[in-house]
Amino acid sequence: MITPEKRFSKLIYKADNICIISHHNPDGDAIGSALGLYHILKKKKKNPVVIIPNHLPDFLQWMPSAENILLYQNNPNEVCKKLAECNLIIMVDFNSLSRLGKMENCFENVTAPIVLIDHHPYPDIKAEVMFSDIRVSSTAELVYQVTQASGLIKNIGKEAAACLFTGIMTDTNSFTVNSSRPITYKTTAALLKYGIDKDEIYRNVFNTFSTERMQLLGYLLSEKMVIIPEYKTAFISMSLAEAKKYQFKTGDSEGFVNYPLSIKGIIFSAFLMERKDHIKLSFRSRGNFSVNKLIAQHFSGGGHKNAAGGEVFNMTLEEVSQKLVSVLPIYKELCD
Ligand SMILES: [Mn+2]
Repeated sequence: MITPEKRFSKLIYKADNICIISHHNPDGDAIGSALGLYHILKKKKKNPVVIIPNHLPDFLQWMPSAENILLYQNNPNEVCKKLAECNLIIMVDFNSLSRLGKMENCFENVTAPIVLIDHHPYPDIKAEVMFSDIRVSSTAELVYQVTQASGLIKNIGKEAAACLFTGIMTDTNSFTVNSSRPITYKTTAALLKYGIDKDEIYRNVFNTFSTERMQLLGYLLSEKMVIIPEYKTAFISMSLAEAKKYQFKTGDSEGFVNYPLSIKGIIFSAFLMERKDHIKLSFRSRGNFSVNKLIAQHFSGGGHKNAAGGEVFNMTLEEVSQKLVSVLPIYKELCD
């Protein structure tokens, strides 16, 4: 029997033009995994290109070769052409084509084989080869392990290591969540051997906020955080007007949802953000409280057990807040 790793290395061997794609509103793991693979394939003398649907957040722009990433929102025709003409497509850090937004339309003309590397539950992408494991901390960790098992490890260099480290660091919130398996540290240790400066990477990602973002966070925590001790819940909502007052930029709300979880006794935290035509939701939890289920059952969205997100259309910020509060009693037993 040929293993998926063998089939993966065969597909790489045969392909020259390789598209690496990741999801809408990419995070550190999406970009870290994609650029990590990009550097590995470059070293293997392939012709890879990283494609994402939209905006690369500021805190990831320092990453090596970030300037070469192709954005669908800026070049929809060029992206569709590249996807139709390439010999191999590698998808990282998402489980459904719907996470690509409008870029999904390009797939009508795709004939190249697809490889999926991801750690979200229930992947629904038709892939020739699939590496899907919800136990790994991050897709970046899985990319390293797949690279190792596929005989590509000698193509990892310092740049790939920095990208993959960033994916692991951001998806584990600096090794505080999803990071209890020894293999995560073995992988991280292996990446550190390439001479990357992990402290500099941390500063590049986490210490780059504007004064206004800090003030917005202070305002939201002091004026907008609602605590519901009965359900061990805390949530914050932010209107468009509030965002505007603090000169909000994409990426500024990164991490906001995590703050309430550092309050003693809180196991469920939500951040609700008003956007032009929808409300964006981010949910986080501790332990058995499955935010993935809550968001899928009552709002539109999905993700992991302890971290999920979604978007709600046709409801106001106030209505979404009220609905959230109204469904909490259903989850009462999880709070005991
Ligand atoms: Mn991820």
